[in-house]
Amino acid sequence: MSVNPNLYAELEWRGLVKQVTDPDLSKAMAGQSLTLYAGFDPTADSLHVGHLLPLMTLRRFQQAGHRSIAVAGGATGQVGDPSGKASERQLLTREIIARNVKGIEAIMGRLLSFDGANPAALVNNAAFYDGMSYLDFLRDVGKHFTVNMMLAKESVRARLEDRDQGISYTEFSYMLLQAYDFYRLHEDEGCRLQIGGSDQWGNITAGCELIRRMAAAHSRPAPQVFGLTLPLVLKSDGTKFGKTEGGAVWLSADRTPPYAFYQYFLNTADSDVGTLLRYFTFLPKEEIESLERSTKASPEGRAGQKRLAEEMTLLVHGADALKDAQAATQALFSGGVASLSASALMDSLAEAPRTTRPAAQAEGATLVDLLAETGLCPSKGQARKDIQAGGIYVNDQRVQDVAWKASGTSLLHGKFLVLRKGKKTYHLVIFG
Ligand code: 485
Repeated sequence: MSVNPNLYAELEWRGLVKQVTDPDLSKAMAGQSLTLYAGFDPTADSLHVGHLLPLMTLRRFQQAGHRSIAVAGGATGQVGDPSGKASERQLLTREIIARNVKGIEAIMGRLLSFDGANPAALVNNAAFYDGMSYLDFLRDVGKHFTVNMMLAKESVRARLEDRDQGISYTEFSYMLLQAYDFYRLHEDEGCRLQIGGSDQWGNITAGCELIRRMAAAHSRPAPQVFGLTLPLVLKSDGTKFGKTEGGAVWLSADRTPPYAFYQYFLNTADSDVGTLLRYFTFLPKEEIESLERSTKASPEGRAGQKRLAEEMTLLVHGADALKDAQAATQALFSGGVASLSASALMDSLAEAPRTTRPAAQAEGATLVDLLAETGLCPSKGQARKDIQAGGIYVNDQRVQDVAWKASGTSLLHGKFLVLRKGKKTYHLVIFG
């Protein structure tokens, strides 16, 4: 398979290059297929959008003819990376780690292709420690690191300065494990580049260093290996990318339903949409620039946001989930919650507050009481005023009768009432 010589320039255009260990990387990538890797620790049973940039960058390399390896941290996950963490991590049990590895591998499988002409590879770094003793590790790996150099790493320094937190010997050793991974992948697979988020710089450079020192120890010429870090995704309003009030935006459908995932990207600010299209889509430059122009000229059309949400939902959840998410969006937008299936309704209101009531209370429940009890209106008096003013909707139908009561026929799927105040404030009442 021939290599796309323009990949490095494209990564730069997309804003994906934060730091490189060696400016020769662009040359090394242009002429030949390079083997590269990124590692992911199994801290949860799913990955989240924060992992998407490195994953998709692996995919970009794969598509350009390079060989991408995704490492699942079955070993490193047992220790815990202190990088970017203000306090010591809680150790996970081995059972949980094993379960989490399965979960993250499934997601990697969706984003990278493991078959075809240029398959990606999946490696669990637990395999690197089979048959290795603690003494072997100290003698063969630890000997190449000075504590002086380890103390100078940002991840360690930050924790040394904080006397209340400190850092355990376990987490202090983490960089050696990640460095050893790069060394092993270099030996076994000819891997010459490691990529990761910018918090990974210290671990990545430790790996490059170990590879050189191991070569020197065996009187071999120093191999040319590289590290590249990707930027932290920042939003222009200063809030954290990938976080909602309900927590992180995950890549597995059972943690973040495709509808909520789609909505998250659909709600991107105009000032961020260009950046996210460059980072997260495979759309060509011309198309992204044209979407950026549309956003400037007619922001109300939300062309960039729609395309972004569409591309990302398709990539992460597939075509059927995208279709459902679009249908649910359309229904909510045009006032048609009544047309949604029960599960699409629950998904589309996943972010809305909800109240559960015994089924027996449905018949005769008054709208005024419901509005006050769910907190949609601050009092019954205000609820009456809001109803009369025409600002209250039940199942997307405006209700202006202050005496409105629920009955069997007003419930969707026999149990839901969708209350709405104004354009966007929803509350889901579930009877039963
Ligand atoms: O050989 C390796 C073994 C493990 C790792 C990397 C190489 C994982 C790494 N130490 C880590 O903690 N990564 C984070 C994770 O797993 O959640 C995040 C980084 C982020 C980005 C993302 O992984 O914080 O910058 O690299 C892929």
